[in-house]
Amino acid sequence: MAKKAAADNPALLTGLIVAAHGKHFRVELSDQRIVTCITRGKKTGTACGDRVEIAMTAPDEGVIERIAPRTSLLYRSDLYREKIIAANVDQIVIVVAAVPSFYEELVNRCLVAAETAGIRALIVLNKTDLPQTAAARETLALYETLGYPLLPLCAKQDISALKAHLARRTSVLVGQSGMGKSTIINNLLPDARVREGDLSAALDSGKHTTTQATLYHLDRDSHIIDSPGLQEFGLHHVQVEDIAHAFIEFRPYLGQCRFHNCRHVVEPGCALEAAAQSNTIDPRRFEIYRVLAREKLRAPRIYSA
Ligand SMILES: Nc1nc2c(ncn2[C@@H]2O[C@H](COP(=O)(O)OP(=O)(O)OP(=O)(O)O)[C@@H](O)[C@H]2O)c(=O)[nH]1
Ligand SMILES: [Mg+2]
Ligand SMILES: [Zn+2]
Repeated sequence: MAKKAAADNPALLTGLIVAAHGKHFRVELSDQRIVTCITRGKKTGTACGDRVEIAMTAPDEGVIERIAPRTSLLYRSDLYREKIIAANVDQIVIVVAAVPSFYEELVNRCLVAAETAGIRALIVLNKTDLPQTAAARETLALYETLGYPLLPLCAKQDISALKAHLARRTSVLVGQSGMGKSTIINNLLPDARVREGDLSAALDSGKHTTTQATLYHLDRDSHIIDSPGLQEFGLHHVQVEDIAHAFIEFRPYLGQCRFHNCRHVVEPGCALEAAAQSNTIDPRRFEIYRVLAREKLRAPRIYSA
């Protein structure tokens, strides 16, 4: 009832969340006006990319009253909390680089999140100007053989190869700190640099690191969200069966194990283990699956969401 009344309330304005930092949001209205918003009470769970209805409380300020149904939701979680990365995106762009070195496990966690959210994943290997790139490329070849597109890029010099992948999509850039996500944004949108000034915090080192998710428009139909660097990507919200399913090359083997409820960790007669031993599935992926599954089995979800 209350929701219906809000939807019909002419005093409410519809908008798009273009920046999210904790409980503070920037909402872009249909006339391009930007309004600073908070959520009501302690309510969280609003993210960059969300379509919302807001009530104005001052000329440039408002309160978010309602979130429209989402087409997708990308999030991570630790034992206690879920952290939304972005809403309504249809592509996750996993940005890695040889320097600083990237964690292959984190790439896999991002892929699991993409698969479980039903979002396309693109892996960008940035900083191809660095000589260490060849080894990183070798590591990532595995993901290419699985069917994930891999785009080598030198964001500093030429961003054009990425543009085709971003057309008519809403993408979110994710990855560890220092991989070049914001550099990609700055070179896609030279004007964004101006906006970045007030969105990024200069650390003691003098480096700029992104502290909030921000959505930018590339054109009418293409949008991109920059997000803060990830140190970890918890998947506590994903059931262990769904983790196995998210490893796409495992799918033909699921249901083939001796035990119908096999978790593929310690059970005898595991079809996945046999496939990994014979290299039919890559043992590296199977090992990473086991890390994720063990973590999940050790620590069952203890929060309610
Ligand atoms: N050599 C080289 N350096 C690059 C390239 N792209 C980005 N960098 C550098 O990598 C560093 C980090 O870039 P950022 O764009 O701030 O990285 P980020 O992923 O946004 O980092 P966070 O905001 O902390 O998550 C900067 O010093 C960039 O100049 C590239 O193609 N080649
Ligand atoms: Mg950044
Ligand atoms: Zn099994």
